[in-house]
Amino acid sequence: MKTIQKLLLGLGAGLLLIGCGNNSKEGSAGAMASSNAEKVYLAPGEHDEFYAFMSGGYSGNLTVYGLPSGRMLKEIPVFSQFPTNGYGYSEESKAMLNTSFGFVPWGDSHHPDISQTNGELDGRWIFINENNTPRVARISLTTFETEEIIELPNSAGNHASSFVTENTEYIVAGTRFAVPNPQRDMPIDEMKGEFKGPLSFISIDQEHGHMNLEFQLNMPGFNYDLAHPGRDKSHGWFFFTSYNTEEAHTMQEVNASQNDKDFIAAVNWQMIAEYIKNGGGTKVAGTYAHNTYDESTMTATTEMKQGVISVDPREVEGAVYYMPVPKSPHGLDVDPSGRYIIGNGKLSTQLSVYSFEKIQNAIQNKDFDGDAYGIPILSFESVLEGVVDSGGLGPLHTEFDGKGFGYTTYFISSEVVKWELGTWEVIDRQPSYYSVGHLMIPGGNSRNPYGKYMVSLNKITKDRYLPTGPELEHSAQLYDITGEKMELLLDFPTHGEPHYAAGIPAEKIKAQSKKYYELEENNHKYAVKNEADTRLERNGNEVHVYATTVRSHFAPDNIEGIKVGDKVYFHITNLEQDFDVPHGFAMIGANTSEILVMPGQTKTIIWEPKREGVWPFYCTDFCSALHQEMQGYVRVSAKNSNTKLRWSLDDEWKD
Ligand code: RUQ
Ligand code: CUA
Repeated sequence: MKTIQKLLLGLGAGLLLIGCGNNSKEGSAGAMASSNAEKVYLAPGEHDEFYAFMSGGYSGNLTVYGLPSGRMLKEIPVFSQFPTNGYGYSEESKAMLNTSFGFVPWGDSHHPDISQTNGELDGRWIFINENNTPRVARISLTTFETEEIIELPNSAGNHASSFVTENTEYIVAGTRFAVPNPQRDMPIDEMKGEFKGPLSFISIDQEHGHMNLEFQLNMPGFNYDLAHPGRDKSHGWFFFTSYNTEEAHTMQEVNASQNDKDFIAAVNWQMIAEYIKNGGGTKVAGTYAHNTYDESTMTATTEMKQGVISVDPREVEGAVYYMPVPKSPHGLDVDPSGRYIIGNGKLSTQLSVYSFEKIQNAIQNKDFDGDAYGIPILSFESVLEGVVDSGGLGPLHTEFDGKGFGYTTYFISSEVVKWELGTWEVIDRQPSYYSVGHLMIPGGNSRNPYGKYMVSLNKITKDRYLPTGPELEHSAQLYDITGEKMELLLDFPTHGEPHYAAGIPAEKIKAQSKKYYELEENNHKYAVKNEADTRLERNGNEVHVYATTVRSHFAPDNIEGIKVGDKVYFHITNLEQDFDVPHGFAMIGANTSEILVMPGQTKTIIWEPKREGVWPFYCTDFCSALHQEMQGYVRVSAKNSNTKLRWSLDDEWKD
């Protein structure tokens, strides 16, 4: 093909993609660019103003960035094995990935949400949901480690999750794919009326954050997509979008778009919680794993639980309603005052704004438009407060700046639109590169947003960075939103597919961030707290190595008497008591990852030697000038040999 033809084709594709036709180079030159550069520039050694926790999507993890710099600070393993530190590989952490389907080493994480007190971010924990094998995780914002994962039985595709109520009383989970409940073998084309859409309510213990699956609301079999809690005046309610109210089971791209309107479910969870407290609901079958990591023993355990309280929404009169929403809604957001609920129809150009007050009046006046499976449908006209008509295409998600404005992403026209609460007037629109999904303003879904920056989380990257073959990281963009117009400041790549993010002022968690684990508080079963206690114990073909690390050696560093066919457990305790001095441990031929052991911590990996010989192990983290010397040997003898089990450090052999 002639070069000119190629060029034209490329240009055409580019314009199509950008939609609103803006040139991606605009704003990258001249005086404006240099003042923008100042706004994101952090001198070496300076800290960012905000933490941003970006969902890792199909990486299964959660990644921590700094704003405004876009510096990547950490990847926190949640639903996926992570060889970087041994999460999901070490003996202690494997249980975190147990489910009722067995060990699942991967997840699809979606929506992180930070715990709140009185509707404000409190920096205690961050929660995130897993879509594929429905689960919700809680991560400590002191250690930045995953502490708990709870599975959701009777669900499939947990998407409307993990949003927290304003005092972190509950987080919710929903089923994106309607399924038989209880699961059973039945013809797919008989789904209509037979499949269900259970919504899960997980209560949170305020002291430790422990999650408890309190009840499931057994809703009709629509696809529940996203959710947000009411706040302030609407506290006590939860709102969920649903699509495929057609209950189509095939070619959903066509068949699930037949109805002009789908539904938002409005759920008075306080009423249902009260009902449960008084003995309401029915215990139904449901097996689910509840995994907890104990910081003191540094070990995760799985409790396989049976049965869950199920509530038929028709049983609790006045607790559950549907509100019609045009054109296959996706995102659903509640403004900081709790007065307005915004529903975004993916196939619409308009946003539907509902008033909480009008919802209450409609309920009072029984302003219903029939019902769906016995759930009253509030009449659209009676609950609609206004419409945001920006002309943008494919609205997905809205966040708020706390100054009276909403910001909505439009996937198809690839832009973010700023509009005013109350007048519903469009104030500004800026292109995103390209095809923005979610967006995030720190605290943007709380009573108190920090409306300085907005991050758009874009689905398509294309030409924004140096090409890296067919697979590219996703692309985030940072905007200054302090003025009337949004100003694009920075592009930075993000790992996996960040479906959502949660931002918080650094001041709220920086000081509490743990520096190391106290050796004294280490209650790990195989911990050794000084070199004198390091040892080996043989129990049949299992050998336990109680080892320590300190700059720059292992104790013991020579081991003999291991035999082919043994199962060797290396329990490594890092004796350091200082910030940022991990030691790693890797053993040749181990069928697992390394482990990275933080100061004061103990971790275990298994090695099953396959061949006779003298085999090295070493520290994987460059911990000191003599890091390369931080190594040891294991002598492996034949299965039937009588080589004595002994170990040494500095040639002092013990047995
Ligand atoms: S949500 S954009 Cu809209 Cu899970 Cu991904
Ligand atoms: Cu310890 Cu390198």
